[in-house]
Amino acid sequence: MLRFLTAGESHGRELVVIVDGVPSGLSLDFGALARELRRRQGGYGRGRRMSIEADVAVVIGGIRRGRTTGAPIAISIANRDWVNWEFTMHPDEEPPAGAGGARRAPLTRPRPGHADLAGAIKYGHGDLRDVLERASARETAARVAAGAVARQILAQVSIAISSHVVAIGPVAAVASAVAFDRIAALPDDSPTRCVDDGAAERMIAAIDAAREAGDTLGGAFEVVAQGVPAGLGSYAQWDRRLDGRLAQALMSIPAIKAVGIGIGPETARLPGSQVHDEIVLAAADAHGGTTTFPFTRPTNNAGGLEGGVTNGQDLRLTAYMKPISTLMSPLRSVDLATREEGPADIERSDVCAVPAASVVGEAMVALVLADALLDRFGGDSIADLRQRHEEWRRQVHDRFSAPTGAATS
Ligand code: EPS
Repeated sequence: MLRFLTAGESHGRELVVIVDGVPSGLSLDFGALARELRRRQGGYGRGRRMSIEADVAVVIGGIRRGRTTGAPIAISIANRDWVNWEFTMHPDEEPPAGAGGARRAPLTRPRPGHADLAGAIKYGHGDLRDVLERASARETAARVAAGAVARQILAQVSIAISSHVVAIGPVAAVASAVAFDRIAALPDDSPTRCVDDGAAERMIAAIDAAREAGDTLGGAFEVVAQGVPAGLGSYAQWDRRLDGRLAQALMSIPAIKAVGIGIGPETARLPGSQVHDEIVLAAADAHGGTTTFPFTRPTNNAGGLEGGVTNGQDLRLTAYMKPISTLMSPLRSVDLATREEGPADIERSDVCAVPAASVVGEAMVALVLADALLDRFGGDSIADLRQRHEEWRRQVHDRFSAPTGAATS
């Protein structure tokens, strides 16, 4: 079982993540881990915080001389901004003399859309900072570090994950069913992570207009995984359905309000004949000795999942993000201390974080898929995993590439 937990506050000393269940013998590519953290920091519409931070992962357990040992992997990511928040955020009741940063007054006017009010009621906080510091999307840096480890497990069996932004506010990309290679070719510093240049330009203009108006924008991104073996997840029990698990993982990213699989909500308005992906034989030379199946699907409306089980097609999941809830022209709120109506608090924030969220989406999909992969193939070491996966590929190939009529059992 692959699982992870994070800790840490947005302006605390550091973020921490523990990833448990990583098989031994994985040569961890630290450069790839750093690259994922950098990708998450990008995107047009981020706030000033991203020019302060340069997220660096420090491994503090579970890896020795470049290889995983099978022990839990612990990673920390320092908040460089901590020096400016030490007084406000210090764990000690009395911060040490010389603790840095402004003497900040308690926050008492919850931002509509943020966890502020619900969190203050739930945990009994008077200063909303006790809520927002942990509810902050800054925590997703730790998830991306964990996801980078998961991606490297997946890469051992040739599973790759990428993502692209399909909408920002009212601007939608025209292209649909974009091929994996086109998505994966997006440069890491793409400002919008949109493959459609015309739409990308309009997205940037929309973000500029929102910033100008003191407003914010949401949008949607699609995560695509290639090389996923058929048979991950199960229809046999509700909590083993992989579609549900992936949707939960994406929903857990701050500000995500909906998740679609394949063509998602479109399936509700189309007849079955236009939704379901026909099953046809693949061209003989397309499966040779390497491709698992002799059959394929001309369309992938199901997004690679049928019955909560992967079907061998690319996994395609779209997540829909609401606009960031900190508005520079704030909405109405109520002061929890005085009960006076007035504008919500303002915190430094982003205007739009959809491109960054799409990188977080990749990490969450990687973590769930790596867990499902280990559940299916098991193995305490990467060598075990690879061997079992290879054996399975051979079995499936032998079974389905038999002459007509033989594939009956
Ligand atoms: C951040 C995400 C956003 C940023 C945050 C860094 O978090 P939130 O959900 O709290 O708006 O605003 O930066 C700050 C809190 C700040 O001080 O600017 C991230 O993804 O790293």
